[in-house]
Amino acid sequence: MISQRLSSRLLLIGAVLVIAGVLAVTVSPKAITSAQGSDADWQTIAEQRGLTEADLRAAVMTYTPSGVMDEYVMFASAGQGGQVLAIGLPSMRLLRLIAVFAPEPWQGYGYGTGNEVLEQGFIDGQEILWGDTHHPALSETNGEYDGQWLFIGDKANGRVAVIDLRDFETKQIVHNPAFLNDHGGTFVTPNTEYIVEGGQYGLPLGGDYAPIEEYQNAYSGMITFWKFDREAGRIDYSQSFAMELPPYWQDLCDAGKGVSEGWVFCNSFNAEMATGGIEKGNPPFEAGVSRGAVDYLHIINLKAAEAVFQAGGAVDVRGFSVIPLETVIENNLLYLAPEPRSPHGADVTPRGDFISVGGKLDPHVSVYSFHKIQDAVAAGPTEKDVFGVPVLALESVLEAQVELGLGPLHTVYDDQGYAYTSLFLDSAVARWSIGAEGYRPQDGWQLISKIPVQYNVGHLAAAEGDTMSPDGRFLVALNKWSVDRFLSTGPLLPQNLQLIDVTRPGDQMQILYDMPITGAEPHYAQIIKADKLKAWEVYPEVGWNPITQSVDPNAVIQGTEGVTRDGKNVTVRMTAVRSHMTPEHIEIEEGDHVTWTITNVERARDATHGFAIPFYNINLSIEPGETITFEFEAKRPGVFSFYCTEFCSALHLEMMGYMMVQPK
Ligand code: CUK
Ligand code: CUA
Repeated sequence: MISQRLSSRLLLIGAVLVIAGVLAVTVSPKAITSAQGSDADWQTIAEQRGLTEADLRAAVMTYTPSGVMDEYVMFASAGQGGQVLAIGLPSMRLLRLIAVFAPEPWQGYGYGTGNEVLEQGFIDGQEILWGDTHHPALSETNGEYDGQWLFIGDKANGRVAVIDLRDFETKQIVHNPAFLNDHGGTFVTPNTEYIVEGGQYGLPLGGDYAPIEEYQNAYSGMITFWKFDREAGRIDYSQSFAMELPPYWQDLCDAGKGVSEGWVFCNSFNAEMATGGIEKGNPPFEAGVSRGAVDYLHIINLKAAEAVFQAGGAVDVRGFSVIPLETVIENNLLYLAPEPRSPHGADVTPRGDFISVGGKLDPHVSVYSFHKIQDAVAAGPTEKDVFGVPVLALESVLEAQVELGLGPLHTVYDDQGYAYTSLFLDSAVARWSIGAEGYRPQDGWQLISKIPVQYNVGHLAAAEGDTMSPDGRFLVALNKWSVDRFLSTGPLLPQNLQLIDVTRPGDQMQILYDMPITGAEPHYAQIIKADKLKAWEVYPEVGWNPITQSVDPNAVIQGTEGVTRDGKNVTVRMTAVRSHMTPEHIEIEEGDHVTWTITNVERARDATHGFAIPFYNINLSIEPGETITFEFEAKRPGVFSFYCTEFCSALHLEMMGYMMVQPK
């Protein structure tokens, strides 16, 4: 009962800190004057610009001369923009935007290419043309990033996308029809057998209707295990399954590795099963959800769940295989362990032996030992939650609690035995030592140092950070607010990604670079060694279809271009090469159904042609070797000048033609 009072006080303190934090960061902008005098040497310029020694160190740590490649590529989510960003490190140069859940004109995605991929993501026939991307996951082999695939979830609609890193394009979108949101995804198992997609807000199964008053009995939580078929480069829907969970709000998940391979861990934050409704006199969500003293770490035996699924233990929910909660409990697929109230993040250490959970409203990070979890499971848990799920006693599974500061969220790891936790309310990153064998037993479990970041940091990303052998060296703080860091762009400001040098031990972390992200909020990112990526320079053969990753039987060969008619169906077969499209005159009639294929027959690197038809909403990017087919109804008569949208050559402006639609 003491904890009840303490809880409300902590909440109050939390609220005050949130407000204070916001006020404290309003500092007047400072500008650096540019260097005077064209013949000044670098020391003089540095002096004139007022750069300190630390500034110069940061500059030489990050400056990457023209033509020199970055060492790492960071794949960052772009939040509610529904995209992924590829960013080079340490230069923090933006390399590529990857369209995933939302149409994107530069890539032609949704404007003639990629339409079928976007359509896979429609739910019950409803067009959904955006997504809220949170956690990208690189494919792994033996617990190391292998540079082949990237996965990302859409929190809003509960979908997962597959991106092929040979061409950095989205190939597939899947949706578990048993649930309508997600959050704890995507994360992969150490050999990418499964892509894990944890749910978030409790819902009736199948997204059906049930009164909120029946929350405890009629609502569920969910975790989906998408089976990845590497050969096909696709998620295998029929071999994928989900597990029904109690309607606690499962939050962040991570896959076990090393000693914990075959297990999955998710923190959660509504063990209270609060249902909100402040307008009906109920506690509002943010109070109701934080009322109790503890939430639950979910410890899931994926190997055993897979066996239950394969033995027919799942039921069909809207065409998807779901293991019901009773079966989950009967087969001991799920254990719970108490977590300090309203935690955030569940991050498995490189060897898979510990799981760090951030306190959010508690200044500690709590570290759970997988060995202790195994012992507690073997000993047989004595407690159960209201659904009958076994609860492991906190003392029996907790290895350490390290006090870090205010608002600990997410933790990443380096190669020196340090862990780094983002402190949302402190706007800082805490470095702490993992006091266990194989990490830093000499230091014990303790806070080493903190570095301020600007501002309100969410996730951190570490170089090769989610592998079994992180690189250390660089850390990126993905901050929610930038406030005074950049020139003002009006009331909507960019987020700020800050590159942090973690090469030096102890308290010598340094901010090296601020990168404004325009687009949307990058929740999480993964950083891979650039030499692991083996992206194609051009498509392997002329006539390539990037969806099937093979030569399209419909590809247009030079010399065979033309327009043919079969009743109202018109087929256009076209090639594109610097600096013309063949044919140049397309004569059709109002009411025709047009199927149009274009092959870019170029073999030169970067010789991409665009293709746009006014009015008809067609806008393509046809990369060297690529074949694209699109269709439309010629409903408006007139003359339409189609043209190449990429300035591909000196005669690019001439790379055009006329589509003439005769009225009926
Ligand atoms: S969440 Cu955004 S800061 Cu979706 Cu991983 Cu924690
Ligand atoms: Cu092709 Cu411009």
